[in-house]
Amino acid sequence: MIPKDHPRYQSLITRKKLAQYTLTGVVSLEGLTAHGRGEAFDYLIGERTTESAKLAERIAAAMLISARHPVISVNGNTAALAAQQIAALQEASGAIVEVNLFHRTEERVKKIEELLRDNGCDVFSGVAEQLLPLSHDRAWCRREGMFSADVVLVPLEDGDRCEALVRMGKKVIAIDLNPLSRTSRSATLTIIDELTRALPEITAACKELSKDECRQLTASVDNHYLLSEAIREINLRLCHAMD
Ligand code: PTJ
Repeated sequence: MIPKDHPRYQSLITRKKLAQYTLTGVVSLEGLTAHGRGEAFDYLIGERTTESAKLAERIAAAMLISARHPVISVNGNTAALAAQQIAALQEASGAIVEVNLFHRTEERVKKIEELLRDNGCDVFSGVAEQLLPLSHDRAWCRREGMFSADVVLVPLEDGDRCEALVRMGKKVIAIDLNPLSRTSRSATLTIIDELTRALPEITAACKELSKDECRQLTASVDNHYLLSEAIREINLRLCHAMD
């Protein structure tokens, strides 16, 4: 039992949730270590949505609602942490929701799809093929889903697939707390924010952006600037920690 007045209540609840989803096979054991790395970077960021992340979230919304064929790629951690938020973003953006896993088994794919459906997602499933130019199981996707997408949102991604999707000519939006990761650096746009803070912001922006704002935001994507700002914000915080 985690007492509500514990100063790290939210963080402990999230860990517990992920541990439980590991027992049911939704989250991989490796997903727990990925979460730990995320927590460490979130600490450095100050566990808040920074100004540069807010801007990135608005640009992400503009990219999704302006896309011809947007896809939200979901892995085990994302489904466990944010299934309902994914459903809300799907409704606001009109994007396809497709499961794509690094530690892939048919059983895990089905479990994650079921969890997403139980939380209101319209999941794009069906026959997957090895369509992405990768030597691991993230290559498996659906021809009419991710393979045909022009914009793909990839929360908690590994760098390989992000690079492969960009090489295929797709615009890739990453959500990753680590501004130094290969994913962050190779994506078209990276949101340096925690997944469950980022998704509602993107959803809200999808609902409020005008066509003109979308045009301006999609014309102004500068990932290098956004990453530099995230690193600057971490530096500032580290300097103030010594005051
Ligand atoms: O479910 P599977 O089999 O597809 O596996 C998923 C994991 C997450 C295990 C896999 O994609 C993986 O190994 O990812 P990486 O390479 O560890 O990268 C995950 C990145 O996400 C790291 O840079 C973390 O800092 C970041 N991260 C972790 N938790 C969060 C996060 N970013 C935003 N929000 C989080 N909650």
